[in-house]
Amino acid sequence: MSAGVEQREGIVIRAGAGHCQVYVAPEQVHVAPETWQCQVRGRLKKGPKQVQSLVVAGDRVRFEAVAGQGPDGREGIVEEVLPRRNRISRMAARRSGGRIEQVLMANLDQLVVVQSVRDPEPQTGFVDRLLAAALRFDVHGVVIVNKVDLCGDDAARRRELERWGYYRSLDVEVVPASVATSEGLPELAALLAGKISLLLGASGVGKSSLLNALYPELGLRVNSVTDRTGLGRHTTTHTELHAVRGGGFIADSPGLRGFDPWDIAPGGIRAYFPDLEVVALECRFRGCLHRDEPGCGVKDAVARGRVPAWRHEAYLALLRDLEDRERAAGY
Ligand SMILES: Nc1nc2c(ncn2[C@@H]2O[C@H](COP(=O)(O)OP(=O)(O)O)[C@@H](O)[C@H]2O)c(=O)[nH]1
Ligand SMILES: [Mg+2]
Ligand SMILES: [Zn+2]
Repeated sequence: MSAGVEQREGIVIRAGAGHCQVYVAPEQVHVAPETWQCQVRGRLKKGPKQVQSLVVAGDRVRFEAVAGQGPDGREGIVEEVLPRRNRISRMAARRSGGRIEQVLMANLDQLVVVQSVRDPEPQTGFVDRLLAAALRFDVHGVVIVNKVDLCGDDAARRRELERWGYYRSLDVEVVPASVATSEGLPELAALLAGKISLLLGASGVGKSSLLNALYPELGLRVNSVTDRTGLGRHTTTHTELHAVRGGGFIADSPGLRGFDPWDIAPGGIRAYFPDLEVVALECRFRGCLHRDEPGCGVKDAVARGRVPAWRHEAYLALLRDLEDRERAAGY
């Protein structure tokens, strides 16, 4: 740092390879916040971190202003990425080879997992593995069950909500919602107020629609059904943070297909399924993976209806995927 150059601090709202957009909160009310376009200082790229996770949405950074070319001249160079309080990370795409961490976002207050009751149909185990990752990274989890207007009759709705309500036993808030009827929107607004949240979920579950309903000024692009099935769809490709009324930040994310949590060994998944851990006290073997082992307390609990079979299946699917990853990485 050269003497006399003023350093500013802000929060990264959008990041690409080697550059980012930084939001600087005003020091006084009635003053508009500023957005700065920043390059990342070359020497920061030499560290052990992969370039794609060097600076991510949610990071707090220090930067220096440089003489800008842009219309408002707000350009800078990031000198320092401040230590992350937490993060949500997964393993990068398999084709990238080896094991590479992909940080989706840093410094969050909560991970909001969005699922729809149908259209698209819930993917077995998807919410479960995201909640396992939230536990792993010390991030509070929330589940939104969207499109409850599509449930059908009251009996179907009750069944549906009872299934999703299971997550409440894991200290996770579950909010049934519908953009079509506005159900659950006040609860969601209250959960998001003043917090830094990341919305994750498959494409088409209604993430952008929910945010638009709460904060119309965001004007997020909503996928039409044809967009989703056709080629050439235009969806967000990066996690992008939006500063919203009430002081919080919300990140809408591109639709997630798969999610293999970063830094959980297959044998360690158990710890992030706390409901299975409780009944695992009955397992005959200490290191039981609740698969084919005799005397397994988890399988027993499933057979007696104490734990839903889908939770066990979600655990097994994650175990399988993480073992495949290890094998592919040559461990
Ligand atoms: N019936 C119904 N449709 C919804 C609801 N929320 C979103 N949609 C529709 O679902 C589609 C995908 O929504 P979008 O917000 O783009 O999903 P995203 O990919 O998760 O951001 C759009 O056609 C929305 O109009 C809802 O609560 N009920
Ligand atoms: Mg969207
Ligand atoms: Zn077991």
